[in-house]
Amino acid sequence: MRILIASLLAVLCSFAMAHEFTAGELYIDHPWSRALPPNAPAGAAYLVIHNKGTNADTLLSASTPMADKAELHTHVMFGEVMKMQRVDSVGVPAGGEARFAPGGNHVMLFGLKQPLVAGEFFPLTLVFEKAGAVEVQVKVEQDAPAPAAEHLEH
Ligand SMILES: [Cu+2]
Repeated sequence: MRILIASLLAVLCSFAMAHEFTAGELYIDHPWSRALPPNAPAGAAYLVIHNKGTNADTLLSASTPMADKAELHTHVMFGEVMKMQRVDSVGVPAGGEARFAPGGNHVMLFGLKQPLVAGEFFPLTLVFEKAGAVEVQVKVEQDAPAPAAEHLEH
């Protein structure tokens, strides 16, 4: 039932200005992805998860019909080189936030099934340990920084 309600909210919100989604005490702000050339093999989604509750939650996984596979990634330093690394989960502290942004955490999308075209939306389901599953709509944006080179090398 929780999944159904979250999905309905997502549909309603995708037509609203705010572009924010809720799952219990979690508020998911402005999910977005960069527009990419049609042959790009992989992309990434970014968003900010605010936790307005008094209990920490954890993002466990993500999935989307837009890609063969979605993984939670972060960037870490290997010596002097910044590299992406898969993580099993991302914590969302009570009263805090988990930020997914270029150069840091991101939801990696492998095997894109459709081009990421600016102005379009695609669904992304986030699964939290406590809040359960919530589907958000990711907005594809053109006016973002150029894609990081490492994203094109997958
Ligand atoms: Cu990545």
